[in-house]
Amino acid sequence: MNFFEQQLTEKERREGLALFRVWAIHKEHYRLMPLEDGVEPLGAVLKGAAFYKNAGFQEYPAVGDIVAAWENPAGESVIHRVLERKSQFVRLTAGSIGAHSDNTARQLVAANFDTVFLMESLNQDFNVRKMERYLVTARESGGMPVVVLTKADLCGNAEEKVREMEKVAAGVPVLAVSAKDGTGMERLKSYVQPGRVIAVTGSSGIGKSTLINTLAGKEVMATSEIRESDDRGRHTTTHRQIIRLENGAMMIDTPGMRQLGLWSSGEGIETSFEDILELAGQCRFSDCRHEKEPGCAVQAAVETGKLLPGRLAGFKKLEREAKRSAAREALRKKNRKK
Ligand SMILES: Nc1nc2c(ncn2[C@@H]2O[C@H](COP(=O)(O)OP(=O)(O)OP(=O)(O)O)[C@@H](O)[C@H]2O)c(=O)[nH]1
Ligand SMILES: [Mg+2]
Ligand SMILES: [Zn+2]
Repeated sequence: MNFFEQQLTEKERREGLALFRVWAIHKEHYRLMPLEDGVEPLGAVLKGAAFYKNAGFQEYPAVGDIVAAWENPAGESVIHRVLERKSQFVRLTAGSIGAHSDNTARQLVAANFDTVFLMESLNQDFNVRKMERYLVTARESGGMPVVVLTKADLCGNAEEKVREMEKVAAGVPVLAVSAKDGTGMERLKSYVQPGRVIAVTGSSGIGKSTLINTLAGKEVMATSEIRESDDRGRHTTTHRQIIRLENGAMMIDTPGMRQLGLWSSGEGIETSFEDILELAGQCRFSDCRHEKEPGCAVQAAVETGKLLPGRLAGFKKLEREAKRSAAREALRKKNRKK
């Protein structure tokens, strides 16, 4: 029995529950694919008594979640329970997203993926600071991050940008690809193996859906031109869903995120900024804030050019955000136990 099968209890089996993968979500309607030999997804809703009101806290399912559900041959099937996840990409959202007060700030972008593509385009909006933020989140996700830089055909110095990104990616593979001229697609395909689940994340208009269409060899997702005026996407993909490729790999397409609010335990910061933390270990004061303290090894590295000031500023910002979100997470866990 695999990780998920062993989570289904005897009682649940007797009640006729089976395992399904959440294939797509449209508001409160779900599409579920049978975990075994699924061909067509079926429509489902949440079991009210298990998810709403005083039923005890259960987080709503995300795309990719494995759920225990009862298949209704005559109508909508019913989701009883979300199984423990293998991986999850979590972000902090500005607005409220659910009925649960302690669920308001936390949003699950995707679950149970093996690999997560962190995508950015190589044209104007290329930004290593933004990628650092995705990397922190991805390193804590439980999946394997791969940085995918799109639209290589529009960029005269893609190799240089790859090098620049590799510096902040610290060991995470960085690929430059183009859906237009095929650059890098062979290497990218090595991550898209049968049975694997790959989540695709990044801002609107960078070519997430286009990449999935290219891998699928046909137009399975709608795509659209970015605005001429500011190079931004138009939020063409509006909900999260899985697309199964011919080889059996599953791609989770997601709508572009305007901002990736950090939801972090701090662990991802440690792995993403080892360079700075190593320097910090050499500061004279153990509580050094790396500002104007005497004997600060971090500031010394900035002065000699060994550490870029932008990277230090990005680190400080993410560290502050991680502290705030860790406090939120502690509160969430506490409320959940009640
Ligand atoms: N030149 C070039 N254009 C690309 C490439 N990939 C995508 N595009 C174009 O970029 C635009 C946006 O692509 P989409 O795939 O819709 O972007 P998305 O990331 O799915 O955007 P959202 O669904 O809004 O999050 C389209 O006009 C694509 O044709 C590429 O490799 N090269
Ligand atoms: Mg899209
Ligand atoms: Zn210091």
